[in-house]
Amino acid sequence: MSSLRRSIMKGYAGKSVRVNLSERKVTKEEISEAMKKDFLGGRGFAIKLLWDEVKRIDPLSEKNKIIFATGPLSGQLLPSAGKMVIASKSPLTGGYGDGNIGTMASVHLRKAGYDGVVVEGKSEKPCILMIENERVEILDAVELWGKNTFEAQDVLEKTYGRNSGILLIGPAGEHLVPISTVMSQRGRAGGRPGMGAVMGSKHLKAVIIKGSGSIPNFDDEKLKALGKKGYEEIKGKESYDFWMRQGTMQAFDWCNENGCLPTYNFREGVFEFSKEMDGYILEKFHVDRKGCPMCNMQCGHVIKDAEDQRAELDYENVGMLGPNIGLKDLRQVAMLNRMADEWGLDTISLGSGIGFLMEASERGVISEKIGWGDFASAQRLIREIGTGEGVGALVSKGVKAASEALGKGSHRWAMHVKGLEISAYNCHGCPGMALSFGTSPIGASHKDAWIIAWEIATDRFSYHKEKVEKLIEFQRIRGGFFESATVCRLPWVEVNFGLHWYPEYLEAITGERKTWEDLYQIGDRIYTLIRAYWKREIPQFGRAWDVPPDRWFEEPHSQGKVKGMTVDRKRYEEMLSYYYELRGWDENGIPRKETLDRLGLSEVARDLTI
Ligand code: PTT
Ligand code: SF4
Repeated sequence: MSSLRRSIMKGYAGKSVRVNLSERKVTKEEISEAMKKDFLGGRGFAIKLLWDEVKRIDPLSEKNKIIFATGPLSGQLLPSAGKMVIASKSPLTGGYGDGNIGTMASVHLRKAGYDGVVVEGKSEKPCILMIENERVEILDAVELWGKNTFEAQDVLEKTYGRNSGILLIGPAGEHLVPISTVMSQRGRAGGRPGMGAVMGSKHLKAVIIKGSGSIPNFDDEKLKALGKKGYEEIKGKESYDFWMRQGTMQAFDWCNENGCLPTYNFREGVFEFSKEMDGYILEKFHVDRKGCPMCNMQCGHVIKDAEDQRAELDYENVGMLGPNIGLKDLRQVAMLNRMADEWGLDTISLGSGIGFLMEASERGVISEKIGWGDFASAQRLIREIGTGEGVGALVSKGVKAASEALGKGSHRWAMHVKGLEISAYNCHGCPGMALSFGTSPIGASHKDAWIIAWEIATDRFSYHKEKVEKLIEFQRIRGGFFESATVCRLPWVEVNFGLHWYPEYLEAITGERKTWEDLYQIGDRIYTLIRAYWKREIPQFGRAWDVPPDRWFEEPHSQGKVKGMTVDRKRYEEMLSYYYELRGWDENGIPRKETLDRLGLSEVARDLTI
């Protein structure tokens, strides 16, 4: 009898909630064993669902769906495991979009008995989705519409309790601004490629989650012991103390020294005022430290901004809203950061958009006068971008759309790949990192392969095959495993926490042993399906979409370590071809039929007609 019984993988709630806001209908659905085995969770669940259900639609129409997905590690008492993926068809890029957010909503969702939430349709009026264990309700939120994320968070905490899991959007998402993001806990942001606008298009102001159950793990005692050892190992690491002092801001000086700091819209790689705003200055102004649940590496450094309000700073935010727009006062940068968080705007795309406008002004391509480092104009632009009005409207749809609207050669310095703005690493002298941005599955994000540190420490200026192989290894670990498990990668990246722990965690959670080779295979399946998704949604999609802007190939820096250098276009293309070969994609970057068959994705070939 027992051999006939279906084997159910532990560690998952095994169900998701589906909410149709048009029909005000809630259903609970089983997550199949095949889904868990083949896609693990998080990003894996999200792309499978989008592939199956979200086909060739307008991302801001009610036909789009937004997915909040956890993985087997999410919400567990394990290092930095309070993460969740938010995914959708992106209104910014038109392809697959996601982000990874640290939030109590991840912990509560798992405790409420779900691995994911799918929201579809559109509510007639502004609403919030309330999930409390078995109870799932769509509630009116008219009075919250228009409030910024701090104000709305205050109201929601008062109503539902400080410890609730709250995911919400600001006015930018309400105005369907494609560079808007989802916020949580006054400073966590997730979903760079316009996930905020997708929520806004559904009139969904917030998702509140409260769970009081437990996750059905295979061996709780073992997991607890492993978690304890993990936390201890992290605390004992040599780099732990410095990390706790500066967090991601420790990258600021390093980038400047190596000529990678995005400066004046990625024109330069060093900023003459860098010492006035680096990690040591952050330490001076530091008033608090925040972070995600389950984490003993809390990296949200709070300082008081230029108006004495609290603002949480990360390297990307400072790089893009500081040097990239020529602003040198850290407390003013913090103020722009705080505004971005209130409006629910992605700081990376925002800094890129403002830098683009400043350069357009300098070149006389637009008539408005917006000087580098002009703080007052930057503040005004944020308000305009957040509402899609004035000159800010030009970049509220991203710099790709702005350059298409402006013309006059502005595409050469519109700093994006696939329509997503480049995060804060200037790659004139880093061909491997340029390829990483080129091939990232959501557009130019560093999340999938931050190869730059390895590249600079090894053979920085080379274009050899080993670099491409390393890039794929990073993508498998970061974009494949960490995004689907779903857990923060920073313990591994920043304090060298052992990767060997993760298969052990998975075994204690699910009862099944997986090797890193098995996990790589899952990652490859996810990457190839995302690739197929881009192709299906954008028929003209192909190789040209994997190439960074001309600026990196043609306009060398005038100073710093990589003065005079650019990326060699021919050798970049050779690396890209080798990348496709390793991935089993053709010369145009489209998955080959035999690759789809090998990864168990044979049915995908039919939709791609290959
Ligand atoms: C991430 C991107 C980043 S990456 C930063 S700073 W970074 C920016 N932060 C923003 C912010 O703040 N406010 C705002 N309005 N917009 C912002 N946009 C930018 O968003 C984040 C951390 C960080 S801080 C990083 S590197 C790591 N990213 C992880 C990842 O992607 N996956 C993973 N498994 N673990 C990660 N750990 C780290 O998480 P997106 P968070 Mg983020 C104020 O969401 O869309 O992926 O974009 O989630 O909870 O804020 O943690 O120097
Ligand atoms: Fe969150 Fe930072 Fe901890 Fe990662 S290291 S879980 S981003 S607080």
